[in-house]
Amino acid sequence: QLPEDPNVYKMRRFDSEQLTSLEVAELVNRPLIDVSAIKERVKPIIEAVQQRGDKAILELTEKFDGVKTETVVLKAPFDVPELSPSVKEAIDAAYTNIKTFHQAQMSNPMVVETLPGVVCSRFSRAIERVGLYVPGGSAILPSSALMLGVPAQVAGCNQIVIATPPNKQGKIADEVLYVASLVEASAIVMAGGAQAVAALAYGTETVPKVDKIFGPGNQYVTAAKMLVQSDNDAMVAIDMPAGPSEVLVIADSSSNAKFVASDLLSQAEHGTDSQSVLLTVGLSDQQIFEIEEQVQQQSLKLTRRDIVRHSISKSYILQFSSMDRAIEFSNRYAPEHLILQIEDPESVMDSVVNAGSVFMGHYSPESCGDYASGTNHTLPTYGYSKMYSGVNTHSFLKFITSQHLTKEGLANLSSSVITLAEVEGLDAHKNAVVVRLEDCHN
Ligand code: HSO
Ligand code: ZN
Repeated sequence: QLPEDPNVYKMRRFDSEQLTSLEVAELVNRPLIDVSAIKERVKPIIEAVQQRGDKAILELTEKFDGVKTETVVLKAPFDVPELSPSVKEAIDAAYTNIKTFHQAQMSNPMVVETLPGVVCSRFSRAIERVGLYVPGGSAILPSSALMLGVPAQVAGCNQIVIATPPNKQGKIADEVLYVASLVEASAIVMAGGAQAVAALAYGTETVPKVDKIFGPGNQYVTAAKMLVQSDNDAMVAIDMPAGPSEVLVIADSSSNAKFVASDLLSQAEHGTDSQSVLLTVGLSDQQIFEIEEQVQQQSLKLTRRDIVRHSISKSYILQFSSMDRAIEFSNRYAPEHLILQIEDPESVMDSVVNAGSVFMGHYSPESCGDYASGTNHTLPTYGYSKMYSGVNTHSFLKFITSQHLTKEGLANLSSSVITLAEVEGLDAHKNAVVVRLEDCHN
């Protein structure tokens, strides 16, 4: 599929009106991931950490990350080296915006009197111990530490544990250390992959066990999260299933070819399995050609062009003549990121049903949401935006309900409860009401 000429960066192109429904369905489908094979490879890693704790982590870090370290955990306060002023300012600005947006998501306790004397409430409590997986690999990602750490801090989690693989020098990136101190993390686990997930799920001699694990990662990390989530011994929740990152751009004739191409490429540079989809609405061949030209020209200048060449060749342009049809396709695809480079994005928002996060208009590139505008970049991929939300402040909270009935309230509710208890044949349930009513009458 990859063009032979290494300097060719080309997306496939289709006209929706020429495709059969089967062909359209194929475009909606993501590349298949053989989860069970990956789970089999991950299981022994998880078992090793469960059985041999820190020692296993050190061995696995040497094996998979190629670095020998002596300690597994750094404890707060961290030794944060001085960052260059511009980097520090950028992180501080992003931190402030993300914090503002996530603080606004905190909801007030809710108190409702459903019947006179029957008061029902709902209030939130932070999940006490959370583990945040910050991927290493081909790029350092302090932004992921921010996107997970800030809502955890805002929600009020007691113990924030970050896990991230050490670099070749056996160190944690300065920027990640800085973010860890900003969000008041209590520990950093210097490990990546399935071993890091296992450490967070079960705890080791030095790694504190957590109640919920968050964060993106490769297939091994995802498989490990799924495995520990279904293990009663771990008693741990996860944020969401994760797949390769993706963007779907909708462009109409008001769009700018340069802008469109730049967004497709910022997704494509994430990894060879990233997917960029472009839906054009009412664009002429010439206009589409201009976008293709821009993809080609801009790609050549990218440092990660080798990655881009792979992901772009798997990506596609799909032409539509109506906006409604394009939105319908987008909803079926359920993209992680939806970018509306169209004249009037406001007018289609009501029809957007499935998307992780929406970028509206010509001046809202995904990069802004990836780093600093305030919204979270940990979003459901692989079609999971049909039923999952991206990470948000509520992901770090649980809601407790309560009720307080007065004597009068109990009397008002009694006949419903008694009758339903009779229907279910649960006498003790009925009695719990009856003994109280009798007591009131005496
Ligand atoms: N677009 C990525 C997030 C990211 N981008 C991190 C840059 N750094 C997944 O939503
Ligand atoms: Zn990104």
